[in-house]
Amino acid sequence: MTAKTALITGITGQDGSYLAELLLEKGYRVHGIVRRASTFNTERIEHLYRDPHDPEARLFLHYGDLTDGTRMTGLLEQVQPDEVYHLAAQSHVRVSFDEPEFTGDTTGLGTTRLLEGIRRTGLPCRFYQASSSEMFGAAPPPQDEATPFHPRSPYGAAKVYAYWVTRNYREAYGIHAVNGILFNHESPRRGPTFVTRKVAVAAARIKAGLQDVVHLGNLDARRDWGYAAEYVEAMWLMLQQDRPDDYVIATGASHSVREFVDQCFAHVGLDWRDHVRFDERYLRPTEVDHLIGDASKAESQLGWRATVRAPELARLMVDAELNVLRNGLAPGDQAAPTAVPAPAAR
Ligand code: NAP
Ligand code: F7E
Repeated sequence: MTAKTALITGITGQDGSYLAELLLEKGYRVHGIVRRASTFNTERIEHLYRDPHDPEARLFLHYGDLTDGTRMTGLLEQVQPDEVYHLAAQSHVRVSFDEPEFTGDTTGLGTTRLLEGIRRTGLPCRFYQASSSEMFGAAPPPQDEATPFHPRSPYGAAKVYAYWVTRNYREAYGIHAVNGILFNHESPRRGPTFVTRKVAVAAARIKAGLQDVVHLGNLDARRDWGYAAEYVEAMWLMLQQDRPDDYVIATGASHSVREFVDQCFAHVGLDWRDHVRFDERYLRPTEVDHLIGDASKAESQLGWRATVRAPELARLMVDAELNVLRNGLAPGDQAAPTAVPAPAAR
């Protein structure tokens, strides 16, 4: 059987790096789209990269930006993927209040540009849209596939648009397009301005005597936090189904930001109250108060279930940061933290 070819947008991000690893392990040829930047933005996938002249190379990178529809269509034509995983987005909720138009252009319209490229080229590929629990926003928990959306940010609103355009292209043109509605998922590769990573880094650095305090915003918000390495497996499973559908992916448990902070600091023997200071700059004009995902559909139809919960996640993220401080490891080196076996090994 010929190996499948996947195209990943957002391959340099947290999820893109774990997904690339998973697909390479499964024997795929993986093509990734990378934004041109004046600095290197490929740190999370460096451990996967081989010189393209190497006959064994199966990971290929291409420059491209979601705002450039012609380029997206050109890459679809060139790569001829069997599966497209659309993960690229302006993904920071707080930043989306500062840059609402850019967020709509990338996080919202970026999806349309890719789907329109698939429609115009007539490629028989499958399409994964990275939808988000932020679409539920103010809807009371628990949230599942039937919960009405009530987004609370330009990011959430852009994701609702992208969700519906994905469903529309499925219904209108028969494209095998799915929405994975993923609740928060974290890892040592999480961007450093998201709260879990920010706190894990701070706890490790404070323990090491490199800083004394960390400034945070709303500690009362509750999130359903899972482990990113497990969540990318759900993305793959969704695209292996005969019929395209939409699935919530979550752990089914929620914790407050305060509880997560406490778990991180307690893991290094510190009392968070001695080191956390409030800064209103981290508040959002509208907050999402409480998310708990009901992933029973994914469990019954995909056979997928989260195994890593927030307390274990807090420990493994802090351990990874301590490791970085001790050994100078790069994000890619933390692919399979010793505390948690990689999903493929389970
Ligand atoms: P992330 O770490 O922020 O990665 C985002 C990726 O998108 C990066 O590779 C980034 O490139 C790329 N990107 C941003 N703007 C782009 C543009 N204009 N053109 C091309 N590429 C662009 O996000 P993540 O946590 O991996 O999340 C992956 C996807 O799932 C996102 O769509 C996110 O909104 C969604 N999602 C995430 C979560 C979560 O909890 N992590 C939950 C639900 C949904 P650079 O590396 O150059 O910045
Ligand atoms: O905030 C509170 C903040 O930025 C979590 C993205 O991946 O998940 C992510 O969005 C909570 C919020 O993630 C700070 O107010 C307090 O209530 O880590 P976050 P998010 O907004 O939930 C969803 C599912 C996505 O789809 C998004 O792409 O923590 N919080 N103090 C803080 N948050 C941050 N970032 N920084 C603080 O200092």
